[in-house]
Amino acid sequence: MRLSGITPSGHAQLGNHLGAIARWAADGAPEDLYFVSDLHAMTTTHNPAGLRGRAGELLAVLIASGIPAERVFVQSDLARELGALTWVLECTCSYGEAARMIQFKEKAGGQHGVRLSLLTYPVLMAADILLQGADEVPVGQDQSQHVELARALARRFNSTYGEVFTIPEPVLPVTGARVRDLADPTRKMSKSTRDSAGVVFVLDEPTLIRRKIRRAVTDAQPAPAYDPETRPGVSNLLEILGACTGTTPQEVAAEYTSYGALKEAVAAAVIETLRPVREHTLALLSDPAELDRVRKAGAVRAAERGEHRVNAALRLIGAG
Ligand code: AQP
Repeated sequence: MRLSGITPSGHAQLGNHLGAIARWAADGAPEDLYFVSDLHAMTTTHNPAGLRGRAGELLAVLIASGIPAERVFVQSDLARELGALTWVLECTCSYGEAARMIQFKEKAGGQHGVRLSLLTYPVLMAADILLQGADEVPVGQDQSQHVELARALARRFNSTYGEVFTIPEPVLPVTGARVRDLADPTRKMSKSTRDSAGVVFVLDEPTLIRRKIRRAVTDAQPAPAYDPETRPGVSNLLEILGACTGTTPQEVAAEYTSYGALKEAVAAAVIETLRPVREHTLALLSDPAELDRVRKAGAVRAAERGEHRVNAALRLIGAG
């Protein structure tokens, strides 16, 4: 069973959809689990009400994208189980192991008032994985060190106190297109980018999507061509169009001789791709009582899946 998380550090954007969520919905195995990792969005300055709203919205986006509701949950709904297990795992982890995490060094560098949670969140991530008994964790390069930590802690706990945890394997994520920022195609499109001019959000109105794509940075060459190294802007548009229409960027490039026509086609394809997700998400959000019911059911199932592990871990480590 694979476990994948998505952090509500901003609103879901086109890259999340094409690169991850749509692939999860289409190619995920029926037993795979997905969660909105809202606790992970608290390791730096955050706005509580904004975070709560984005977490609910992201849950709705995942379900609206076609992931079965029974495979999805919100991380903070398991705060008690995860809090207890994180403590057990922190008591299994050395300070040096946590401080060695490259992401901590990168993110904490030069910051004042660094939250302790920025240091310990890889242990919470280990708890996410070990609580559910996931045997496969899809991770990119930036998170692979954290999965190694989860493996080390699971092995150490099992050999010191008793067999409780499945040892998770890092696996290549199921990925779609890599989408770049429309205004600055040298960087990837991200939910938390401050300037949203180059970010298409899943819930953006069609007119706004068209405007953002019309203003996308391209280059001064006479016609579109696919060359991600030297022409990142236009290549990004070709990749987006290819991903939305099920073709390759090279095939798409052959069809367009003007940037204007290419941008209109990209805008139309993105609007059509996101339309059903947007409509279904808005429908789910318009019925908060029903969404809450679905959310609670997902949380109960996820808690039940992990309850025996957290209870066994507490007992074996000497608690209670
Ligand atoms: N631009 C992208 N193109 C393709 N895939 C993308 N993903 C993110 N951006 C792109 C994929 O979305 C999934 C969930 O992402 P995450 O929440 O774990 O964090 P992230 O990768 O850091 O996503 P963001 O949107 O860039 O968030 P912030 O702004 O917080 O850094 C992952 O599978 C990711 O690959």
